[in-house]
Amino acid sequence: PLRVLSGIQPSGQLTLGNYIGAMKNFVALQNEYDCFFMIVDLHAVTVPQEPANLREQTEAVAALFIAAGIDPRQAAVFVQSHVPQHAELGWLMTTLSYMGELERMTQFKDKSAGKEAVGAGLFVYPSLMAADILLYQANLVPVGDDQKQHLELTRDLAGRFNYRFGDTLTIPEPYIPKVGARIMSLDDASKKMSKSNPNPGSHITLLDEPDVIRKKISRAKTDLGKEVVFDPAEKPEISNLMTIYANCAGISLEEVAARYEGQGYGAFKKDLAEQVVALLEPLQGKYKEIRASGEIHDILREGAQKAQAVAETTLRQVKEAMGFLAPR
Ligand code: AQP
Repeated sequence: PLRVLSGIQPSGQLTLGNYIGAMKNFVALQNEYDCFFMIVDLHAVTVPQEPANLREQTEAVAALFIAAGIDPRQAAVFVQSHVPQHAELGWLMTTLSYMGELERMTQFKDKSAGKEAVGAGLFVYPSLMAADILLYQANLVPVGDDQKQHLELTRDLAGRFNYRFGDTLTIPEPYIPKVGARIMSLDDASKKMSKSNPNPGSHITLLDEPDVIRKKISRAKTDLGKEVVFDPAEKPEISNLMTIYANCAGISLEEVAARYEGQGYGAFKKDLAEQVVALLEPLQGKYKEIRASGEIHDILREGAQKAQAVAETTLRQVKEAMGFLAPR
């Protein structure tokens, strides 16, 4: 089967955006492909992290993967830093990357804009991401819009490597899910919903209590007027809430619009909150069980072993092709 790789940063509590845009697809892919899903802690530290938070969030993200329905017997679930080959191939990919191409990355431009001190890690992030993917000779990488440019760079680096040192690395393709959705902030639909947004009202986390969810949705920004119609240009805020509704309820945007024809924002928002609660409550129940059982550590150990077996082979081939003297 084709191999799929993807990751999520433990840079905060996962949001409904991460679930709809990434995790839900992971669950769908695991039956069909040979999947590797990781918690990318080495990426998270490209911006400052509080050590205790990083540790807790890493474990929380891992437990959420399982609670969301990823079966560790089917997919390898692991922590990036448990597989040291990532850092090593990351360095080798950095040496193949050009300053100019890294400077062009829009995520770097966004995350460094207006900052006085910009960490070098933020700059070479795409080279490490390339290593993450190439280590597993992944064929498909499920990515959101925001990550397409990084995947393009990964393809360039793999091609460059193969040209210079001989065919070694698989050139990955982006996997665009059929119902891909970009979920925007609840306080500003021009920005994507982000776990690191300091305003808690901007995002719903997967672990928010039902009452917190209800409050956040009732306070979510809406547009002028009162009709529930999907029109991202004229009604970006309501369109975003409709997208969330459609994804949680598993229905189309047309059905959402039909359901609320003639009703105002108030009734719509009230039901939306219940849809989100209904989606997250069972997930939260499973999450608590998994955390309490401590089984996550076994899952991560086994996942890392499975990942390392593949990563080691690729790294050996890469180093041999580049001319590193093998220890004897
Ligand atoms: N708002 C979103 N809508 C849909 N998909 C989203 N993803 C993130 N935000 C949305 C998808 O989630 C996956 C994990 O992303 P990540 O943790 O590697 O980092 P990110 O994309 O930068 O996500 P955040 O939440 O915005 O994190 P921070 O705030 O730390 O930067 C990816 O597949 C992404 O497409």
